[in-house]
Amino acid sequence: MTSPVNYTLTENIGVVTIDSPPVNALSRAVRQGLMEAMDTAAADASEAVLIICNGRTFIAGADITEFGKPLMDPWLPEVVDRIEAMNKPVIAAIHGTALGGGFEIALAAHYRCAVPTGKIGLPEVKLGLLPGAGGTQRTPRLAGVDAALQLMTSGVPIDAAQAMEVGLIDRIVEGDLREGAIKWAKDLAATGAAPRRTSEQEIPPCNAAVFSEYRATLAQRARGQVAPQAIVDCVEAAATLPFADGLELERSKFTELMDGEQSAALRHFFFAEREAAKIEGLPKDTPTRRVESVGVIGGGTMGGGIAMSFANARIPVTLVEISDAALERGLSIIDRNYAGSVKRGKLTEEDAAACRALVKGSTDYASLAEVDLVVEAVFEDPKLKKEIFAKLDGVCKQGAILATNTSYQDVNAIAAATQRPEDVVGLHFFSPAHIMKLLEVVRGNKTADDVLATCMQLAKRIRKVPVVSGVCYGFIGNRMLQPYAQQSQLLLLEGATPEQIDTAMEDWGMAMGPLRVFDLAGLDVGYKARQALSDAEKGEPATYLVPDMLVEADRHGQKSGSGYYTYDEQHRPTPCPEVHEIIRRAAAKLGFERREISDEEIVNRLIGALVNEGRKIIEEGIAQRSGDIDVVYVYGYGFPAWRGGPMFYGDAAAL
Ligand code: T1G
Repeated sequence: MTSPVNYTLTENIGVVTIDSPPVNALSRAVRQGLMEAMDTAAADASEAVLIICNGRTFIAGADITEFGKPLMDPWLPEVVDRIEAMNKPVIAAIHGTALGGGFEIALAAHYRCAVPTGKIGLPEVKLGLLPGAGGTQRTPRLAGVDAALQLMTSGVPIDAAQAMEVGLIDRIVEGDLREGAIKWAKDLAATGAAPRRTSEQEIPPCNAAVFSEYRATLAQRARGQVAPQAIVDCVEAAATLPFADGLELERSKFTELMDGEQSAALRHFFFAEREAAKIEGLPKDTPTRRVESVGVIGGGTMGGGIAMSFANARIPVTLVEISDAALERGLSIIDRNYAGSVKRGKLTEEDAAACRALVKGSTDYASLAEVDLVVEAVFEDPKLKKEIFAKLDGVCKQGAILATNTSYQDVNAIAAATQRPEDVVGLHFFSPAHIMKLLEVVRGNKTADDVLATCMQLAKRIRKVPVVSGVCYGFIGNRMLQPYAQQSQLLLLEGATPEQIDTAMEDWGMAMGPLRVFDLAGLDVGYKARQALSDAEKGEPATYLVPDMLVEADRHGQKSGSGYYTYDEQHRPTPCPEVHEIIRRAAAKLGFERREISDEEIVNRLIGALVNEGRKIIEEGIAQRSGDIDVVYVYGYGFPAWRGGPMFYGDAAAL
């Protein structure tokens, strides 16, 4: 088996080239190859050593497929120490994303350069870990405590220019990296540059209060997560202890995290997200259709957000509404959203203007004759949707993909309204559609393979996370939301208050408790839908009596200033005695005996409701795998990734 690490003596520079697709991860073979290359370079006439990678990126980290398996030598810290100990200058040349252990290899080198598009990062915290090969000790010595804490607790990479600014790289190489790096190595050797070991450098002075301040911030921003706090401990050690002692603390904290539940959950989630993008049984090379222009029907909140999702990926959009007035309203929603993105610093003025210019309005379906994809985003009226698809069938060119953004309706019935059901698919975006990353790709019985493959590829292009769902009421996410909502209603009637339920779930890790979610969505939406149903169709009164009574008391949710809570101008919720009274009246009317309910019971019943429905969804083949459901709930419903997703958690907690 040839080593993925190649060594050549080029112009008296020992060039170590790593070639281990797809991302040059630090597999055992790569670690062994690096150790052998250092031995060779130490013994030959090379004046300096260069570490560089072939393929798409510099080393993107430890090989996470090895995690959870017996550790095999050489360990990564040994490789890092071996590189740093070299008696001749070692230079790391970075392109792509030098992440995690990959950047720790670069930190072990004595000098670092990168191409302008290169990025460096320490994303271990996203796997519930911390940089475990000296990163917590070397980074602050080069960049200072503040920059080191930001880099490691956020896990967000920075670009070459930012890295240079804080001292994490020394030079940006324009043009060919290998050529430029070899030239720099020769210059360093010629000027007698010595090995510059980071571990021997003093840490820049810092304000000792920064650690307690950071801990307090993380207690809010990363509530319940252990890795961020461990990172602060290690950086504090770097600032207060000798290097060797700090390294020892890093090693023990890393091992603790690696063996912990949160890292297991986050590593599961890392692979689940990538697995979800693959469709069982669909050949990887399934052809895809060109999508260079899109039509969106309906300029409401969803239609506007969907139009932006495509425009932000530089795909021209035609937004169709039924009248000039409705179109004007739709376009003004988009203008407001772009202004908001610029205000929040998410987009520059220029980028926002360029994207906005790609959205054209029309009240004429004929304007959709040549688009490659249409997304229907009108309100949830099955009859209207079928009429629209019949019209599209007559207007759109052959091969155009016809998608519906419906949250619940039967995609097969919508497809049957056309002569081309194989071109029909569901693309279920989540509100706000230009921000939420989840995209449920709903596969109709007749949806063609190439249409599916095109949608999965397009999702990545518009920076969404796609999950395939079969056709059922509510697909994956909204279907699981039903029993979750029903349990929350039963808990209210049995004795819990809205604030107790929401606080219990938010302390457990949910981004937002169920009652606050329903206030945000609007209680009047469900109320209106129920008015069209018979009592039998409505289901158990216990599942809707309280929201009905709230709406009838003019408490429509956050948008009306009150729902389960009363809201101030900043939408901050306050518990409300009137609501407690309404709940008590509903419980009495339905004959519920009220009692004290523990937070533990609240969590178990609500999460249990999600898990049970998720298991049915898998049994019915609506979801391809349980990890897909985890991806849906983390990206679409604020489930904490550090608990792995409902299905991972349910199995681990034996729910
Ligand atoms: N190990 C093994 N495989 C990896 C990998 C890794 N670190 N990173 C990616 N892959 C695989 C991935 O599963 C997929 O495989 C393919 O590469 C393309 O990935 C001691 C302990 C690098 C930004 O957390 O962020 O170092 O599905 O689809 O969108 O301190 O992958 O094709 O078979 O994501 O272009 C720290 C994780 C590890 C980086 C590329 N490093 N990776 O994104 O492609 S912990 C990370 C990423 C660590 C040390 C600690 C991204 C990417 P397949 P992809 P992409």
